[in-house]
Amino acid sequence: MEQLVQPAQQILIKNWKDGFTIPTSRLYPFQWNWDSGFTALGQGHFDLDFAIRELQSLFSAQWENGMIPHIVFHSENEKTYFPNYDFWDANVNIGAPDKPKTSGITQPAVHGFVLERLLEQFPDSEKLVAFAKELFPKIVKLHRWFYQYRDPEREGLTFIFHPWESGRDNSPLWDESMDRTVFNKEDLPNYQRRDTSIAHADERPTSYQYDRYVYLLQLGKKYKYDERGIFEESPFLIQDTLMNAVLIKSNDSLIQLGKRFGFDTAEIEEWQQQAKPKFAEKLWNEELETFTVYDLRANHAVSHKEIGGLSALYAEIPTSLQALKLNNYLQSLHQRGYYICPSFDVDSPLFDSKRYWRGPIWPQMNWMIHHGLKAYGFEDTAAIVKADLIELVSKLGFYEYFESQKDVAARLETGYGGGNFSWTAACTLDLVRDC
Ligand code: 9WN
Repeated sequence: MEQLVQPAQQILIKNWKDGFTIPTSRLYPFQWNWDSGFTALGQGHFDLDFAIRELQSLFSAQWENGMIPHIVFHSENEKTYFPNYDFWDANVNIGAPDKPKTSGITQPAVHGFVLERLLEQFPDSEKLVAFAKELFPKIVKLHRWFYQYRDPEREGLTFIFHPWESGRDNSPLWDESMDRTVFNKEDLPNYQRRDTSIAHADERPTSYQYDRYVYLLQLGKKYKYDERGIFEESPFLIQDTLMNAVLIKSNDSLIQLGKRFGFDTAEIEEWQQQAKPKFAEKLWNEELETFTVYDLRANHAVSHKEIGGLSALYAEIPTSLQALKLNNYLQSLHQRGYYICPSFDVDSPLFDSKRYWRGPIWPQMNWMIHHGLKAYGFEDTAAIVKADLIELVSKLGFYEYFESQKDVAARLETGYGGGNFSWTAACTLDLVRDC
């Protein structure tokens, strides 16, 4: 394992663009929201200053309403990514910063738990403590935005209106909503994808899906990225497991940090008292024995087993019986010759072990689930989740995501998607160092 430390650090140093880190060159040449959080965890192990600056530059893009955008376009000259800042045109919203340019949607709110973990690792760093006190209110402002703007019915569960917000872009979870997203092709602006000229097309979302990503982006823009109109009109309106579990986990972290710093945490505790039981009650799917996302537009649960349901472990949402069922599910996949945790139900006809969020293994998900399993005392499964990622990285390199079928992976020489990937390096580094 130790032999992975050096190359992981080198990747993070190479992807560092003097103030922020790109996920990988060419394919993703800007700063991504939740990528940055995981990246900071890795940076902390060799240069805490990098980690602090990483989070500082992400939060320099915070909107006036509190939102942290999913992409921060620190460089306006980089042309290898679509949609670029000009296509998003986020400044139609008066609260979006003029500089740096940003996208108009968000991603999972990992920052609270990232900050707590950094402080656990470096409790004596005065610089980190000072920074944490400065970042704390900004993270609270982000969470307040989620609960004010993304939970109009005040249920305690926030919605997303674009698959990119979930971080799991082309998961089969969204297929029904994508099919519901109908429009005249002539109404869609001309655009040119860049991703498929860099990564293999069969590892990426289809053009059917991209058309709908662009349609939903246009819908956001039409409403100046203001939630009210979007909530009324969007055909894609989901209460997502991963989005809400991550927010709940970060709420917990903020409460712990707030207590340590002597800050008032009453508002956060109020969110948490509503959010945690609501998640447990509304999103648990007894038939599938996992948590499932809820489609607010169709008013029903989306009945698929997938990785977001497992992320509830990290937020310590499941009862011990529910956690046992999730653990048994992972153990059975392990027995059947899969690396764990595949991003989608391997028994579904929609499973595709190669295509992005429809089946492969994603490093940052393994990181969260490893820690979730440990919190419930499932040490054996936690160790497998860690060992599987280490094995994949060792054999196939620091890729964006990986083949989940062991027999297929045995015949491969590389992982999938972008190479020299920041969150893969960072999560590996953190797992290796966390002995
Ligand atoms: C769109 C950067 C991001 C991740 C997402 C992942 C992928 C982008 C894309 O890459 O999404 O945001 O263009 O495919 O799905 O989780 O944050 O690594």
